[in-house]
Amino acid sequence: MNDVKLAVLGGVGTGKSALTVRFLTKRFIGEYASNFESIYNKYLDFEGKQLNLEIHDPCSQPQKAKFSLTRELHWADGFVIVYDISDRSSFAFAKALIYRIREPQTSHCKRAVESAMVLVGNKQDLCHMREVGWEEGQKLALDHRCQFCELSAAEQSLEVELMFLKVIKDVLTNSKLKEKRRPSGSKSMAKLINNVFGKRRKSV
Ligand SMILES: Nc1nc2c(ncn2[C@@H]2O[C@H](COP(=O)(O)OP(=O)(O)OP(=O)(O)O)[C@@H](O)[C@H]2O)c(=O)[nH]1
Ligand SMILES: [Mg+2]
Repeated sequence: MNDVKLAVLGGVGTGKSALTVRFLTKRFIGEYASNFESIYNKYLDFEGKQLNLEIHDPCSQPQKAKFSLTRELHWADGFVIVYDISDRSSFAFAKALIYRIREPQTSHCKRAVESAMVLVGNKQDLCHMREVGWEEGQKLALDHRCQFCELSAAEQSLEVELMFLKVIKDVLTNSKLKEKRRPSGSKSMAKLINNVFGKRRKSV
C-alpha cells in the first residue's frame, strides 16, 4: 500500500479545517476547533491503487502545536497551501510558506523531486469582499510550480474533492519519478564492486 502524507497549511482562519473536513466527510459544519492539531487517516482507492492517506491539519496556536513547520516540511509528501481571497494578509502568509517549501535547503534534504503543492484561494463565495485577484493567485502558483484553484469550502464539495485528488495524483507521480532516479539495489551494488575492484585492477 502507498502512503501519502499531505499537510494543509495557511494563515489563521483561512479554512484549512473546513477544507479538510469537507474532503473527508463532504460536509461543512461552520465552526472548527482550532486549539489542537489533527492527523486524519483515510484509506482510499485511487486509480486502482490502495492508498493510506494522512492529512495533517495544524493547530493555529503555536504553543499547543506539536509539529514545527520544519518537521512538517520534512514529513509531508504534498502541500495544500490555503489563503482567504477576502484577506490580503493571508495571501502574504501563503506566499511566505511557498518560498519556504521551495527554498533549496528544504527541497534538498529529502527530496529527489520537488514536492507536490496546490495553492488554494478559499472563500470564493465571499468574492464581493475580494482582496486578492484570481490572476495574483494564478501567477504566484505558476512562478513556484504549484497547481492553483479558487474554491469555497462552504459551498463546494466536488471542487474540494478534485483539488485533493489532484495533489494526491501529483504526489504519486513524484514518487514514481523518484523510483526511476534511484538506482536499483543490485545496480548500485554492481557499481560499488566495480568501483572497488575495477580501480584496484587498474593500479596492479
Ligand atoms: N464564507 C466562508 N467561510 C468559510 C469558508 N471556509 C471556512 N470558512 C469559515 O472561516 C472560519 C475559519 O475556518 P477554519 O476551517 O476553522 O479555518 P482554519 O484555517 O482551520 O483556522 P485555524 O485552525 O484557526 O487556523 C470558520 O468560521 C469557517 O466557517 C468558506 O469557503 N467560505
Ligand atoms: Mg483549523
